[in-house]
This record gives sequence, structure tokens and C-alpha cells, in this order.
Amino acid sequence: MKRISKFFARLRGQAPAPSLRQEYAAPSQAAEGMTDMTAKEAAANNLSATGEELLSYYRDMLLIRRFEERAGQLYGMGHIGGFCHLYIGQEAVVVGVEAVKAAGDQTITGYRDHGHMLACGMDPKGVMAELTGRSGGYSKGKGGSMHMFSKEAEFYGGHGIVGAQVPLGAGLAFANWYRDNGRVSLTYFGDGAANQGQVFEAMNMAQLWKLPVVFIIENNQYAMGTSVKRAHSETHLYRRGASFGIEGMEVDGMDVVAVREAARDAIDHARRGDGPFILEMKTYRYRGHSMSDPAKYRTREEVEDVREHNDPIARAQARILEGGHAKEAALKAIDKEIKAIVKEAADFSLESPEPAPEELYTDVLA
Ligand SMILES: Cc1ncc(C[n+]2csc(CCOP(=O)(O)OP(=O)(O)O)c2C)c(N)n1
Ligand SMILES: [Mg+2]
Repeated sequence: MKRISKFFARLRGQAPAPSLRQEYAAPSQAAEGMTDMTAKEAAANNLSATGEELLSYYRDMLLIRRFEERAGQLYGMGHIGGFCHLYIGQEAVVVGVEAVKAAGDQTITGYRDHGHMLACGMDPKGVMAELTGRSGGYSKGKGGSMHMFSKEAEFYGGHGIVGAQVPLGAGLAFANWYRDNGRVSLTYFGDGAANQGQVFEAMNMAQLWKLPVVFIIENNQYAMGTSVKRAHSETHLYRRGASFGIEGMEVDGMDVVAVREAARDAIDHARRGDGPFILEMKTYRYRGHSMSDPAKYRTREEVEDVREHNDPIARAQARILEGGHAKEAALKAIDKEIKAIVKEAADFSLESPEPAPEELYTDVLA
């Protein structure tokens, strides 16, 4: 209650805002707190995880990879219509973050969202059936790839307008702050979205009111066919909050353990009332922007190089094998189990009936 009345008093101008001069004179928190954590430094930090943890991240990343591969096939066979943006290559980001979120923390993202849903614990059958436009899907087959939600899983979409989820994510954080419920909003967006005006408006408010939100920029180096180098005057996206005093950190987004450690710090920061934090996850998408992307803006060699030397699943696998946490046969068994889950989801997505014509008149808001 105290927080709320203080907030409204501030809005009404009854509580003096900190003097501008003081704030301006104070050393920039952002400049001090900013860190460039490169892959090498992360390794030097001796990031470690238990065998059990690594196996669980491996499993979660593999589920996303195999699910997306199957979705790509179903799209090619004409079973999925409309847009479909695959997350292949970026799996370590969402799996690493979800590993350290607490129950009740919310997840919101853009249209490259299937991985986030699976990592939040949504049922692969319901996600795949939504992709194929069937009644067993999360939006009864009426939403498709970019429009799925689950209150139970605290997953708030799924948004097709670039950057639109960022103010919504700040809004979730505002609700958390208002209710004083100790929850944190995990708001994901892409490098392209990081240039959107509404992102800066949301960042300003989030820092002004010290809202519990972690802004997670999935820098996969391209926005459709435009590379970060071509579109950003400042390519270090973790510095995007500098003018608002928001701390940021660059993270090796292809290392699930590095992601987890950075996410833990950022989430703690937001939860203890220190306001927003920016994590720039350096990652890469292997597939085209969407299913209709000819990918003429990059070379085949560039993609192959990442696949060969920096694949997040292969890196987790190496950690597991080199650390002696499991044998090759155990990993194969996990793969088999995942393939069965994905097959079940695909079968369900084709057997589930199409929505009944009456559904045209339900869930209509305008
Ligand atoms: C407001 C708005 N402008 C343009 C588009 C078209 N568009 C769809 S995705 C996209 C690129 C966004 O790239 P990024 O934020 O890096 O995310 P990624 O696709 O790499 O995950 C664009 C320009 C859109 N959907 N919404
Ligand atoms: Mg991008």
C-alpha cells in the first residue's frame, strides 16, 4: 500500500522527485555497471553447472530444436499456413533464462516464440496444433504461430508487431510492482526491435519507477535481411539503456550456462527492487527470418561456421561428455525420448479437427 500511495503522490506532484541536478551530477550507474562479458571471459569465469543441470538444459534445448525442425517440415508439406519463424540456433537463450526464473515470473516475446512456449512448459501438442490451425491448439487454431498465450505457464505471447511486447512487458512489471508480488517480467525482443521508439519509452518508465523487468535482447545479428552493422549506430545493444541509467551486460547467448548465470544476476537485480536490467544475448539464427526468406544477405559459410563451432546444443553436449556427466548412449536416449514427444505433437496437430465454423464468432474483441 505504501508503495502505491507514494507512487500516486509522486504523480500528483506531492512527493518531491529527486532533483535533476543531483541525478545529473551523480556518476552514471549505467556506465559503471556495464560489462562486456565475452565468450572468452565467460569461460575464464569458470562457469560451471552440475551434470544433472546440464542434462536438463540439453534436453530442453533439444526439444526446441526437434520441435522446430518438425514444424519446418510440416510447413513445407503445406500443413502450416501463414507466418512461421523458427528459433533454431537460439535455444540456449530461453533455456538458460528459464532455468533461473521463479514461479510466477512472466515471459513475453515477439513472433519467434515457439521455443519460449516450450521452455515455459506449454504442451508441445497444443503449440503444434495451433501451428496447423487446429481446434486443439492454444488459441483453438485461430491464432497461429505468433498468437499463443498461457496464463498457467505465465506466457503472455506471441506478438507480431516488432517491439510491441516491450511496453507490454514493462506493463507486466508495473502490475508486479503495484501488487508488490515479488515477480519479475522477462521481456524478450530482437536486435531489430531494439531500434523501436516504444522500446525507449518503456525503458525510461521502467527505470524511473524501478520496475521489476529484465529486457532480454536476442541479438541474432539480423532483422529480416538487415544486419546489426547496417542498422545500428551503436552495435553494443546492452548499452541501449545508458541514457536512462539502466545497467546492461553482453552475454554469450550460445552458452546455456553463461546465459543462466547472467540471467540469475539480472533477475535478482530486478526482484530486489533495483529496477530493470538489460541482457544482450549474442546469438544466431540458422534458418531464414521466416519460411519465405531466400537468405541472400549472408553466406552459407557464415551459417556453417556457427553451426560447426558454436552450436549451443553441441556445446552443452561437449560439456556433458568432457565432464564425464553422461555417456554418448545416455544422450542418444534423450534424443529418442524427445523425438517421440515431437512425433506425438505432430500426430496430434494433424488429427485434431479444424475449428468449427461457429468459432468465427467467439473470442472476437472488436
Ligand atoms: C512495427 C513493425 N515493423 C516492421 C515489421 C516487419 N518485420 C517483421 S520481423 C522484422 C525484423 C525484426 O528483427 P529482430 O527484432 O531482430 O527479430 P528477429 O526476427 O531477428 O528475431 C520486421 C522488420 C513488423 N512486423 N512490425
Ligand atoms: Mg534479429
